[in-house]
This record gives sequence, C-alpha cells and structure tokens, in this order.
Amino acid sequence: MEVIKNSPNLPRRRFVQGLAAGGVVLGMVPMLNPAQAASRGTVTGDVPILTGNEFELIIDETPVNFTGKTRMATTINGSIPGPTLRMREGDEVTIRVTNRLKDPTSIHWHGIILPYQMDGVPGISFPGIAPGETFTYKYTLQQSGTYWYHSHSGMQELTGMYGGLIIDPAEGDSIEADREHLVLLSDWTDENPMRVFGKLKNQGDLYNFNQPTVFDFFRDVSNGGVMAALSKRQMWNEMRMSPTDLADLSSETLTYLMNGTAPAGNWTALFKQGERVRLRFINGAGNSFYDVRIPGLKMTVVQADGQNIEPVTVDEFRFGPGETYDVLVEPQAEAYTLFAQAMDRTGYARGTLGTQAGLSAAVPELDPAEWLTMADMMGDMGGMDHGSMDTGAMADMDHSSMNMSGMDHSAMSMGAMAGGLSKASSEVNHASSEYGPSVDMRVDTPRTNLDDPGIGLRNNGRRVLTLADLRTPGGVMDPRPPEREIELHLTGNMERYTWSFDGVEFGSSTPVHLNYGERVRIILHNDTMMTHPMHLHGMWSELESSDGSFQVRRHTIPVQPAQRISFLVTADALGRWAWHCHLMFHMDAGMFREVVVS
Ligand SMILES: [Cu+2]
Repeated sequence: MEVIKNSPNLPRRRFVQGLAAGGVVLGMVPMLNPAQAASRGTVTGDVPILTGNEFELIIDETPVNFTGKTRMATTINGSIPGPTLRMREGDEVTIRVTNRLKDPTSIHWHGIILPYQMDGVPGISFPGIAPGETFTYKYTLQQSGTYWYHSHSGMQELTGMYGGLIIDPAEGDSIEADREHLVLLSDWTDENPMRVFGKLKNQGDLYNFNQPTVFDFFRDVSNGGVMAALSKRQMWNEMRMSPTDLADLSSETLTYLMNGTAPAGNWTALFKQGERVRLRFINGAGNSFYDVRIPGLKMTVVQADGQNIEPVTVDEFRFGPGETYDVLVEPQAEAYTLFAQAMDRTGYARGTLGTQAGLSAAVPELDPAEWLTMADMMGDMGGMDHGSMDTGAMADMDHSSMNMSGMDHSAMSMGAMAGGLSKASSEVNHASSEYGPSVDMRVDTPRTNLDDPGIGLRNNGRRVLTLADLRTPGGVMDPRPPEREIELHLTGNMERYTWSFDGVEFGSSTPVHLNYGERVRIILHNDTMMTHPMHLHGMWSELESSDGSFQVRRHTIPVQPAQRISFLVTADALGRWAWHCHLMFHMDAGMFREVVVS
C-alpha cells in the first residue's frame, strides 16, 4: 500500500495511489470461480470476458478495498469492471439481469441502437429492475465497435457498475491488429456518492483544491499591477467560480482506476515485440475527464465511440465520461506507461503495456494545473488567439473600459472586449441572473473552434487529438439537410450546484419533441466553465464543423466552456430517450432532458 500523505499546501500530493492488490475483497465473492478469483486484484487485473448471444448478469453488493478501507461496491457478476461482453453484429442478443440489491437497478447499453424499451433508463425506457427481479433485455445488433454498459440508477455507476461491450463486425474487422486490450478508465470514491453530492450542493467548490492562492495574487501584481490583479480576483468572486474549476471532484475524493486497478496496482497489458496492438479505451468514470498518453509511443486513433474514423496519429487524447477511442500502437521496447491524468491534474490512472507482468516504465509527472483562460470564460473575443490568450493577458487591457473595478454589473457584458460574458444581475449574493436562478453566467459570443484540445492541453508540445481531427469515412448517414434547428444552452449555477439545459433542471422540464423521421440540427451553447460530455440515447449525433461540413458520428460529444457546437440527428427511433451530461453529478443536478420521438 502506498498512500502519499496529504498536505494542505501541496494539492498535487493529495493523490492516493491506492492499494497494489486493491479491488474486490477475495474470499467474499461466491460468484467467482477459483480462476477468476485468482485473477482479481493481481497485477494483471484481468477483466472477465463473456462471449456469445446469451448473457447472465447478477447485480449485487460486493466488498472492495481500493484505498485501505473496505467499502461496499455495486458489482456485476462480482467484479469491477463487470465482465466484458463480446457480441457479434447482426446477432439477436438476450441478456438476463438479476437484481440482488436492496434497491432498484438498471443497465443501459451505452451507444447501442435498439428499441427504447431495451435502453435501460428507469422512468423513461422502463420501470427499472426491482430487488429480486430479473429483467430480460433482447435486441438485434445493428453496429459494431467498442461500447460499454452501466447502471442508470441512483449512484450505482459511481460505485462500480460498468463494463465493456465489444461488438465484432459481421464481415471481419477492417482494423487489423495482432492483439487487443480493453482499457476501461473509471473513478472510485470511498465516500457514499449521495453524501458527496449533498456536499457539492452545499458548496460547489468544496472539493476543488486548485484554488488560486495569495501567491498567485502577488505574481499577478508583479506581472500586471495591483488594479489588474484586483480586477481579476473580483471578477472570479463575482462569478462564484474558480478559474481552476475543471472538475467538481479531485483526487482528494477519487481514486483513479484502470480496469478496476489503482495506480499502485499497475494493471498490465501484455504484448510481444513487433506486434500491432489495439487498445480499446473507454471512459467509464462518473466524474473524470482523462488525458491519455503512452510516453514513447504514437497512438493511431482508428475509432471514436465505436465508429471507425479516418486514422489519425497523435501523442495524446482527452476524453470524458461516456466517450471511447480505439487506438493502434506498435510497441518496440519492453514496457511503456499507460498514463491517464485527470483533467484537473490532481491524480492519474496508470498501467503498463509490457512484454511480461511485473514490468514498469517511468511514470510522468502530472502536468501543472492551468487556469481557465478568458477564451474559456467568454468565448470568441474578437479574433484573439484562443491558444495563447490567458488571464495574464488581461493585465494589458484597459480595465476602465471593462467597468470591473467600479463594480458596475450592468456593464459586465464587456462590450469593449468584443463580446463575452454577461452577468447582468446586481444581486450577485443570490447567485442568480436575469436568466433565472439556475444560470449564473451567459456566454454572448461563443467560440466554435473544434480544433481546440482544451484547457491544459494547448501548446503542451504534444500532438493532441481534437474534434477537428475526427472524420467518419463515407459521410453522413442521412444526406438530407436539416428541416429545423433546436438550440439549447448548457447552463449551471455553481453556488446552488444546479446544472440544466436552458436554465431548466430536469425536474421542471418538458420533453424535447422530435418528429419521427425528421432530420434536425441540434445546437448546444455552453454557458458554463466546465466541459460537458453530452450523450443522446438511441440516435447518432453527427457533429458538424463550424462551416457546416460533416465531421464525425458520435454518441457522446464533449462541449467545452464557452463553446457552441452543432450536430445533426435523424429521428429514426420511436419512443422515449434520455439526453444528458455524462458527468454523473451534473446529470443528477438537472442537466438531463427526455427526448420523445413520435
Ligand atoms: Cu456536465
């Protein structure tokens, strides 16, 4: 066991490496056969694989220990992740899910095109699976690629209920590899997720440990003068947001897992030198964006969200909860580190790609946490370079034109800066705005640049994948132009810890209606300072570039702060569907809508 001691002044050292042999507590899992039990919690941390077209899944509570404390997890067939289900395109699959919990449960097949009654969202697709009951899912696979499945009930996804879902193409795979591994990233908390959620509701930034310090302030003073530094502080205070607000939770609360193994456990993917290896990366975390790289190896990205793309070779990619990327690598050395740092830079998941178990390569330092830039906050600022624009550059601007030191809130739309942020309310103490109590800021001139790798990845010297790199070969599924547009703002109020579409939380919302068969353009305009991985169930989201040309087919699209993106949907799936941010706490705090196709 290796736990780095916490220190209030060293946020980057608050990082729990976890137990080397953490995971499901051995000897307490009757579901596992001896071979499976022997493989749990070992350095290779094998995830069980089930193949065929009939599957039995048992949902139960299982004791786990990732950090030195034994806690109860929600497991599928007794493991974390649950078994990888391997299916074949064209097959009708039958999956019987038995609930041995005291609470209702469900399984959602993330990214799978299927009848809505099989989609597994309680209250929308079906009533859920009551304690003691078995629900039988049955559907025919119309697609292939890397997907995953998870609970859509309560906080079960955060307590271990997720697994990989691989569908082999009916006609043989056009992606050729000698060997493959599933790499499912997730996050774990020893705390009860409901309590964590309650604390977030009480104080949104309680868990944010990258708060600017007095030292940052004095550095700003020396760089830009007292007034500039004061304006910057004041502005952040006004918005009840921290410029380092990259994640709601950090490594103080979370242990970052790779295939259910903490960093100290060094999950290892084996290969033979000279092989071409396919890695199927899945982000199954409740709350963590990961920045993934394999120092010393180029990764050729060949699939996004289960759909083949035109191959693109990169050093690094970022993905949020719900997204998947398949990459090809050709390792030559004996060992490489699979390195997945959390976007807020407070910790990482880590494993090894090695020629045998027990090897490891150097583990990189965490990159420094970066402040959100003015572009992140305000969008497109009159042609300024988003990549190089940072808060420091504000010091060069004429603050008198921004009316910030005078605290004239009505002038805070910052017209002098060619657009930006509106915070029109003078009642900032109530963290409300003219757009209602659920909206604490509004971006008037959003940016559309898909080629921005995002905060913390700009100009880092590595070739980082962006949405602009992703191209689905063969073009759109449906060549019709959209008949209409639906525009929704992604909104939030950090102080109240509410998240919503258009300032309306799910509980007060009415469904978005799509006419059966129509082609529609959906525009998402992010008025918050966080990136939201937006997941529409049941139908593909075909992302457009800013000039309206087709980019890529996705099931989950990350929308950066102050960004405005659009995608086309063909409403070819009758019924009731969920559409939500895949950060669990954002979903539960209201960034969720029902979509009805009729
Ligand atoms: Cu979100």
